[in-house]
Amino acid sequence: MGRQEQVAEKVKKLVGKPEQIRNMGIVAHIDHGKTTLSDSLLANAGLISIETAGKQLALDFHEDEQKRGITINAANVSMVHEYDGREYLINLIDTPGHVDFGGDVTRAMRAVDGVVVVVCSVEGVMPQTKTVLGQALRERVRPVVLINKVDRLINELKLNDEELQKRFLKIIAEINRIIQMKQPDGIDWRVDVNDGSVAFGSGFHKWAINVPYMKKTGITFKDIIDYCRDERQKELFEKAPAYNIVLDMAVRHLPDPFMAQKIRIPQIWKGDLESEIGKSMLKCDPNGKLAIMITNIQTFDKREGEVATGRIFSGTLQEGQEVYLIGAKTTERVHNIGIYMAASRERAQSVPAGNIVGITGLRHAFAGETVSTDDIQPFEAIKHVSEPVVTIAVEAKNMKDLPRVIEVLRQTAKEDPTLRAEIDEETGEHLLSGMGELHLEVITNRIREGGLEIKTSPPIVVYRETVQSSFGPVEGKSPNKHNKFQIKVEPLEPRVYQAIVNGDIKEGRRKDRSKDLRAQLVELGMENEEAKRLINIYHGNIMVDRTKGIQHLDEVMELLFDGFEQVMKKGALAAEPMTGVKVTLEDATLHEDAIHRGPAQIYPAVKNPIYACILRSKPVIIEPIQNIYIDVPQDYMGNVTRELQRRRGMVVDIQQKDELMTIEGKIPIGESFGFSGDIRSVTEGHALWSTENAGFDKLPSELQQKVIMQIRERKGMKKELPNAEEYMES
Ligand SMILES: Nc1nc2c(ncn2[C@@H]2O[C@H](COP(=O)(O)OP(=O)(O)OP(=O)(O)O)[C@@H](O)[C@H]2O)c(=O)[nH]1
Ligand SMILES: [Mg+2]
Repeated sequence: MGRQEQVAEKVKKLVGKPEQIRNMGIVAHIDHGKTTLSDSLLANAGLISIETAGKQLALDFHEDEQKRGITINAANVSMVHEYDGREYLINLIDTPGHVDFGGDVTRAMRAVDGVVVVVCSVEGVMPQTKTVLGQALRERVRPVVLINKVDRLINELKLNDEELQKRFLKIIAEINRIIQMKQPDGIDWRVDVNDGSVAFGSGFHKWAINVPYMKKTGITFKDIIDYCRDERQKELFEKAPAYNIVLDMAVRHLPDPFMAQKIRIPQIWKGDLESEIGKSMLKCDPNGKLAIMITNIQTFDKREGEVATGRIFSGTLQEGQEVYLIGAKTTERVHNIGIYMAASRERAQSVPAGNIVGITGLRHAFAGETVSTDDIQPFEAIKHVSEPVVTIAVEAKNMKDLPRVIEVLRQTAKEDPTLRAEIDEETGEHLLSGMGELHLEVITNRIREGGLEIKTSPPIVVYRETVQSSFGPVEGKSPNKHNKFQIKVEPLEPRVYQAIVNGDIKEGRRKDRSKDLRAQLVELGMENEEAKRLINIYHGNIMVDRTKGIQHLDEVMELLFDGFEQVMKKGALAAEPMTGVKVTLEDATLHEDAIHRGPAQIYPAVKNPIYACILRSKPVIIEPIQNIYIDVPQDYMGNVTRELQRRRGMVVDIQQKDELMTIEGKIPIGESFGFSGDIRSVTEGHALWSTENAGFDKLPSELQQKVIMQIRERKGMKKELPNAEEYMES
């Protein structure tokens, strides 16, 4: 029996014992050492050898991950760890740190119940640390902390024991501030050095330690410094191996699925908790009705097809079982159930609630799908933190490959929901939009490596349109003149907009007009009457219905929504998506006879006045912005700031951090293409940098016209901007 099979056999003995299971993710800012640390944990389970651990980066098993030295896809592995004489099943997910692949983190957080937040002690708490910790807490996933790369603090920065401790405390305080702000009500998940929910160590040198362990063994900070300085870290590893400290911490401080689901289910599933399925999920009941959430879709091997990662919240999944996919509304048969072993899986006949598994056979499954045996209430949608902001056109090199290109793009977007594949209706081009330049580069390279020859255009940024003032009401009439709408447009309150973007307020057409959302909107500063009448939230825009008692209005409501959404998808200036807009229906008159108020009548009567109002409300193009953080030796400072300025960037702050300068800046994403190569060359490879998407800013006035015209030309639109009157005449 191979190593993997042995581990899988042990795992299978534990899948039915929820109190001995920990579903955990490893999350961090880019490069803080997640995958390096994961190696140690794999070595502990016997999956790789301890000699190569730390350098092998076994969970970066894709060729491009090894080549680029970054994690691109979340990787799952199941293993067994012994703690206090008892065996525990650890279902682990190593996640990527680069923002372009942040979607993988978001989805992994639905599958796990706890996370180890890795923080590089040299860089400290970084923007992506805060983002991923916030995501975990939103899913009610409990954190513990590993302060990593401590060897560098000692050997490179030469800190003494007091300085070390000070640095640790600062990191812990910052983490606890975020936890306190975002943890579930009535629960205290702050970490504490004294109870061992914080550890410090070196993933690379494979040691780690925490305060209780120091007390038990008598190892002091001074000793740790000596071990590092004298290059005796191997001894330290033998005394305090990272795998033991980190996995013990997970077992002791992270909840088992039984405890976790009690807290998590009310957050991620909005059905009746008193119903049979509700109770069964709260209890993590293996004998209950099946409830699985699909959190990821990946293809490891073409012959095998897609593998869906699923978290089983209730019931027991059986090989060969017929299941119902709620979103896809179809019944499919589970082919294989696999215990994850990174790139491969070991087959299991059946796996009960509380586990994370790989499932084959579900061809219609997508990330976010709910799987059961009946039509149960689905899980809450997984809300990704950012929208795609960069687009490329993809073409087949050979015309005959066109159908394959379409198929590959469809499949890629299915596996990665942060990608969007579309056909431009005007030009017929195949467009692929993603989170950033790197994201699209990685995806298109993978398509090429799959043997398909494609041509791609340089990346272009996806702008948004918004309004800066209000206008209206303007009357819109249907072509038959029998239906009329009075519509007004204005900027959406920034706090409401932000809440939508953050996912605190859910998007969608609202039939129920629920009370809790109303209270939330009022708290954000919206007037009560308006909050009550909010009927649609779409891509950061809202629609409000202020009419009262209009006959037949309910019957055309869906058409009104369609019309509103169509305009929000294509703004008036350059047909880019609109955002931050409030559209209010003030009054309406409708024909009595349904035959005279079909889509052909209603759409223009809704869309024209919205367009007219937008054009009179100081419409502008806004562009996506990134925050950028660059660590660089002082000598290269000037080069870096010049590079930023050349790209319309801005320096926000400069700080000295140890021997490095940390530059914090802002840069429009449209100007960031090729930055990675240029910054490397102007600093001779000495810059460490990371970015964070930071919403949208107004494109400078002097560029508005130029950009609008460029986009219109690209999209084959006529050169002249429309004027409001064209939309007002009837
Ligand atoms: N000195 C030192 N270097 C480390 C340590 N842990 C990781 N590194 C190095 O840091 C770099 C990044 O390590 P990874 O494990 O790939 O980091 P990651 O967090 O998985 O990176 P992404 O997944 O791309 O976000 C590698 O060069 C590692 O060798 C450590 O404890 N000490
Ligand atoms: Mg990694």
